[in-house]
Amino acid sequence: MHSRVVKTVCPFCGVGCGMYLTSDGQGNVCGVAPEQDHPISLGKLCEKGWSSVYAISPDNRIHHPLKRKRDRFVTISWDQALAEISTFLQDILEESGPQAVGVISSARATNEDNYAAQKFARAVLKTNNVDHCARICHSPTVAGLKQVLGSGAMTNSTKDLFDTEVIVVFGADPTENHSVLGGQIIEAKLAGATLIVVDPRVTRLAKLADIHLQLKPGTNIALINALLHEIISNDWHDRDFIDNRCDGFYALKSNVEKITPESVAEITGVDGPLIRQAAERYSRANRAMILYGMGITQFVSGTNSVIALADLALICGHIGKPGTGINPLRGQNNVQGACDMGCLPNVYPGYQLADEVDTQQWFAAAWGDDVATAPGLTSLGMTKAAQAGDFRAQILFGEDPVVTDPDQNHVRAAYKAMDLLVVAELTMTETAKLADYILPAASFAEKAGTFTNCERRVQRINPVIPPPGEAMGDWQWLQALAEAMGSRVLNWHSSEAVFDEMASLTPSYQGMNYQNLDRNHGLQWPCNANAPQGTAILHQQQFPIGRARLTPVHYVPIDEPADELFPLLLTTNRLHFHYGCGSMSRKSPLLERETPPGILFINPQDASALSIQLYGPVGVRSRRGYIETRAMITEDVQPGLVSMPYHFKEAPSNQLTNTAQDPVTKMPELKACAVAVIALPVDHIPSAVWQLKEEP
Ligand SMILES: Nc1nc2c(c(=O)[nH]1)N[C@H]1C(S)=C(S)[C@@H](COP(=O)(O)OP(=O)(O)OC[C@H]3O[C@@H](n4cnc5c(=O)[nH]c(N)nc54)[C@H](O)[C@@H]3O)O[C@H]1N2
Ligand SMILES: Nc1nc2c(c(=O)[nH]1)N[C@H]1C(S)=C(S)[C@@H](COP(=O)(O)OP(=O)(O)OC[C@H]3O[C@@H](n4cnc5c(=O)[nH]c(N)nc54)[C@H](O)[C@@H]3O)O[C@H]1N2
Ligand code: SF4
Ligand SMILES: [Mo]
Repeated sequence: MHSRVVKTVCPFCGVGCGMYLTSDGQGNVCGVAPEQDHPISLGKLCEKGWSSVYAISPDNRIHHPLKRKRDRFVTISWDQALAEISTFLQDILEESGPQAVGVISSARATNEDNYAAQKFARAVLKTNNVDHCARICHSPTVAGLKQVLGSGAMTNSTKDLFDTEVIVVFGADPTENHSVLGGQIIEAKLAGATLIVVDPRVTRLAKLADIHLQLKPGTNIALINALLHEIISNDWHDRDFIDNRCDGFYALKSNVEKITPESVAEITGVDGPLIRQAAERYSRANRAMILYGMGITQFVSGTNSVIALADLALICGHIGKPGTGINPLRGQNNVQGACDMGCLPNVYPGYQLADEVDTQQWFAAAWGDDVATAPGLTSLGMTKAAQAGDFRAQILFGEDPVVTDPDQNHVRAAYKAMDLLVVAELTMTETAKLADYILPAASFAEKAGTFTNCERRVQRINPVIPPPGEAMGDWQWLQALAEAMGSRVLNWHSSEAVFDEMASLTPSYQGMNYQNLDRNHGLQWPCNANAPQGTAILHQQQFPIGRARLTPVHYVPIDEPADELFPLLLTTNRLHFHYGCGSMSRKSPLLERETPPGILFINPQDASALSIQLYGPVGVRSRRGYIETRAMITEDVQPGLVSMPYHFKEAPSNQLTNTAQDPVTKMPELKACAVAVIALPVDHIPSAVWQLKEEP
């Protein structure tokens, strides 16, 4: 093997920064460098991108298929693993039918892997039980924007940040989580753009903002309705745009008639005059863009909050033009792609509806086999059904729900209740520890394929080293498993062949192939005969549903407010140096030294009332669980609110979180639940949950 340099894309967040990886010629990546002329990252990477070498190092990887033997795992061959899993699956299918099995795919894996996963579910297992982490991330975006605009994706491009007058960051923390874009927002602000931040915490951008609306968690709709009221009552809305392009204005107007900024001051905790200022700055700008994140979606009111934000952009005419738009900051490197590929129970690739007979027939004909017809379960639907004994087998790759799904005790019990759990992973995660079989998966640096970033840009990734041991790309082992089950519907010889099949069946990807993706730094969908160069800005002339549907929505309080027993509200957030379940970022000693494993952010007032000291050990209890960690005392959270990251298996905030769900998308309320916090003796070492609990 020779040392070589390969151009690829960062495997962490949805920004999709361009990078070069260098291999040492002995199966290791030994260098990372930013791509200087990349259209989004412009020659930059954040610390996570720079640390991707550790995340995939062969030292930390699963090299061979593993099978559970009581309380340990033994190495077996691929042939044995595939034969046993396939027999197991066939027995369960025969006894309990296709509703009892399902697939969880990965927003960290490629489009090719995700396309294969939903095809495997629908045409091999004959089930629509296929889902992935978008369920607990931007599923309200997919549903809410689809309803109002007809398409659930970022409307504009990241380069528009340099071409706008006002940037509204609503429930997102981009300097931590989309760091390269966070830096660009700071640059735009320094170059004269107005920055408005809406967040209950004082984020880094909130500190720099012209206006910070520090609302109480879960009160987005009350606040947005007051903004709508203020704009409409001052006649700051864009009448021409509304007349030409939107329906439903009068219903929206009458819905907010009485919702003055003062009338929501109590609910939101934000002073009326500040709401007025924000309404004026946003609506009266020529170009203003909204970026939003989990502070909008992760609530029981998630879908309606997305709808309210879309209403706000529409009545101001801030859509369909450069420097405007409603822009969900999609989180995972390929979560936009996993949704586009149809790894959702209700849609096929390109959001073609799974319950429509036409769609079913079209895919059945293209794939040459019958497909599932019954409605599918969501990810949390599968775990719930498992506990009820109705769901028996799951094939899961590239997710760690035991750490990342809400109510950890419930999730763990559900996975233990399944008869068969197969996990394909890079590394031993908490969920993999519960598996019956673990399959070694190839990482982004070991396979070819594509990722679709937050601005709908489909970019190629390229292998720089071979997979460690016997690891395989996800579409490859899915194909091998289908073959072991006697199905030939997954039948490709290369990633390119998977892509070409997918593009032929996915209208928004139809004009793409590996060659034109390479030539253009990727292409933004829709890319087809009408838009061969792709589309930087959606909805310029019309919406996919013709006219936009302005939709009035009402404020609904959070499911579990603080009370006497659980007097503080817990919200969860992310830290710049760690990612998701931590299974990749925590392999880096450089990232690991930056933060202690687990931390509770608490206001000085609450800390003093509870006799909690800086870095002192604390116990945190909710109605669902108990964890111990250390306290960080900071004015960044207001009195009454505490905050925790969810990256640390030693102090998993998802022990505590609430599973109450958004009725439309089943998004759980990850951003608010009631907790009680106590100070522990200063010499007490916070005990890790995974050490306390018995492991199988
Ligand atoms: N470093 C790092 N980067 C990541 C990730 C990671 O794990 N680590 N994960 C990636 C993924 S999967 C995703 S989805 C993105 C998520 O990126 P973000 O959406 O930025 O995620 P969060 O930090 O969870 O939440 C954003 C903000 O919402 C605020 N918030 C809480 N409640 C409310 C509310 O009621 N209203 C408003 N307006 N705001 C509220 C929080 O205080 C927080 O600052 O990040 C991606 N990037
Ligand atoms: N409390 C709380 N909980 C949350 C959130 C929150 O804000 N608060 N946010 C939620 C959100 S937005 C999200 S997206 C989820 C994320 O939750 P997860 O998707 O569970 O988190 P990740 O850490 O991204 O897990 C991805 C796994 O994929 C593996 N992997 C990476 N690449 C590949 C590949 O190519 N193939 C295979 N087979 N495996 C691969 C990695 O090793 C890693 O273990 O967490 C959610 N949980
Ligand atoms: S901003 Fe996101 S894509 Fe870019 S280097 Fe950081 S983690 Fe990777
Ligand atoms: Mo996410």
